[in-house]
Amino acid sequence: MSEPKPLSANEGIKTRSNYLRGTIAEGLSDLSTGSLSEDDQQLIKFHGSYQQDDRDLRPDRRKHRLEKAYSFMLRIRVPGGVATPGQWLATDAIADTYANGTIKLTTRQAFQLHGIIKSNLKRTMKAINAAAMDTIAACGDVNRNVMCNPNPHLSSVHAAALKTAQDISAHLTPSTRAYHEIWLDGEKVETSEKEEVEPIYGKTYLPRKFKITIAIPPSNDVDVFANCLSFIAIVENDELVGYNVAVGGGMGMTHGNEATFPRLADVIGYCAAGRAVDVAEKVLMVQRDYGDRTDRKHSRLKYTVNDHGPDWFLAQLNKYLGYNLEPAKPYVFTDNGDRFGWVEDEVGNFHYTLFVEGGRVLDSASSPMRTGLREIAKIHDGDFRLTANQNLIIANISAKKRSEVEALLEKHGMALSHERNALRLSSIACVALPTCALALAEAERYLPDVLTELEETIEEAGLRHDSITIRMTGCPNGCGRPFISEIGFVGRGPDRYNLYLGGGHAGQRLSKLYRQDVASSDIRDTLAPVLQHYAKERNDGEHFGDFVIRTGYVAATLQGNDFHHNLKPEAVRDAP
Ligand code: SRM
Ligand code: SF4
Repeated sequence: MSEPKPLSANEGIKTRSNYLRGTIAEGLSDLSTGSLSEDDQQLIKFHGSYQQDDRDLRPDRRKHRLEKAYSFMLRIRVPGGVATPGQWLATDAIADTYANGTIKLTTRQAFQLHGIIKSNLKRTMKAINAAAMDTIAACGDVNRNVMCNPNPHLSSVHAAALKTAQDISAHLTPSTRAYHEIWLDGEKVETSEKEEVEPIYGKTYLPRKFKITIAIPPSNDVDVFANCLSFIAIVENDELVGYNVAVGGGMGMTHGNEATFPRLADVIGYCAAGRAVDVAEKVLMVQRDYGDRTDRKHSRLKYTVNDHGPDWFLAQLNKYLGYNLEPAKPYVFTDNGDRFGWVEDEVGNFHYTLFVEGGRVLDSASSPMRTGLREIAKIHDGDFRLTANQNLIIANISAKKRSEVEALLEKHGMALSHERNALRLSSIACVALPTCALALAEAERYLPDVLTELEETIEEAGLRHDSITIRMTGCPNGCGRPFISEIGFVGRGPDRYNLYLGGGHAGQRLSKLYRQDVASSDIRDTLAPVLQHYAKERNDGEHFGDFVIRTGYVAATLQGNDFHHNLKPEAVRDAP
């Protein structure tokens, strides 16, 4: 019999950590370095933070024999993406006081702050807590920020889905007191082996990160098929009666390693709305017990489902639940984008969806967006909704406040944000350089230039109003979900990208590699002819992702196992 494979190093770190404490508290008070110990760098993720360094400054620091310019990223959880004006103002103030003066709206409806130095980390955590927000479990091998379709004009159905998202989020938040002890000076609680500190997770938490989302068809703006677990709302007579349950989606892969691949979630059944929290808990527990803890490149739920099959997973889940999921109900998704501009809801409130390029809220010469949003937050009587496409809905504006909000949008150069061309409005870029340690190429700082280069082609081809999803990430981890967009650029190295085409317009199909190692200087010439061909020869209502498959640019990728295959030259055509 072969020896069992050893557990990955992170399993030991979690086991020894005393429920996520490690030596973080001691490390914070060591001011001889801006860094934490290696084990604590892993543990601090569970507290919502990553140690990073400014990669732009590396050569200079090296030259002067200085330690890297270490700082920390903090991810603030925003369950369902809903934040109050007070929370917006607090985040905005913290960005100035402790971080780099910008707020990043993430692809999972959270806030990220970058550039916080170690000596300010605890103060920042306290300020976040004072605004009734937290960062616990925003990262790490636990359930992350729970996403939910943020369209408030769907009113009662949306409110019910949001409540489910918030309930799941609260239920799956780790119970350890470590977060309160370390960051909020909470009283120290002695733990013993016998104590059930983490009744859901146990001492070693999950094999890997875990992601949940809720969508309300026909909008798939939270990309359900890219998540470990998704709930697809089923509405009957204007009431949310239950959810289809989908498991096993994910994006991350490694260039050159075919054992890693993006995967679409499988819809395995249906549950009544009141059972969603229980289903979420039990799906998480199946993954806790069966996920691969030996190899972190094979430890996501998508591989558990892929290896054993969706039927096996459903059988396990039913066992854990003590009842069976019902058969899935019909549903249709039409797209995974945001709806921009103004909309009025059935109770007479207004909502404005603002395009935030790359999700980065900052003041620039053309648009002092951060100042403008601060001024709006001061007078806003509704809330803010972060979208999974990195945009922002100024939501639930009362009729009497609309003109004031409009004037502030106008004054700060934001009023026409929704009139950019539809390709730009349908774009996502991950953070990448300079903060992301894993970036192989630029993304957030570069995609806007690519879109500018393509503007002329888009205008000339008459595609200004055609929404085509385009996403760029600095590496194949897929934080901007590029493998389910119609056009995806994935960093290979400095100034080089793999170009993927053919993802489903509603996020229902994976994309396929079209060109490898495209130099940034060749991007426009590679893509423009395909866009022009689409403009000329598309069928009525045909989406770009479907067109490139019908006309033979790439083969359709219906599931992760096909992602690296079917790349034969004859399957890949050039533009005419
Ligand atoms: Fe991500 C790691 C940023 C959404 C897949 N992601 C990272 C790190 C923390 C880099 C690191 O490990 O050192 C990045 C921090 C960059 C920085 O400087 O801020 C990072 N991920 C982001 C964000 C901020 C991208 C953005 O521009 O919005 C998103 C934060 C979401 C949030 O609020 O929680 C973000 N990451 C995603 C998504 C999209 C999603 O969840 O819908 C994915 C793909 C879905 C999935 O999980 O499969 C994603 N991130 C990854 C992976 C690959 C995981 C895998 O299974 O292989 C990594 C690397 C890892 O975990 O080893 C990663
Ligand atoms: Fe960093 Fe890669 Fe994620 Fe982009 S996709 S933020 S480069 S880990």
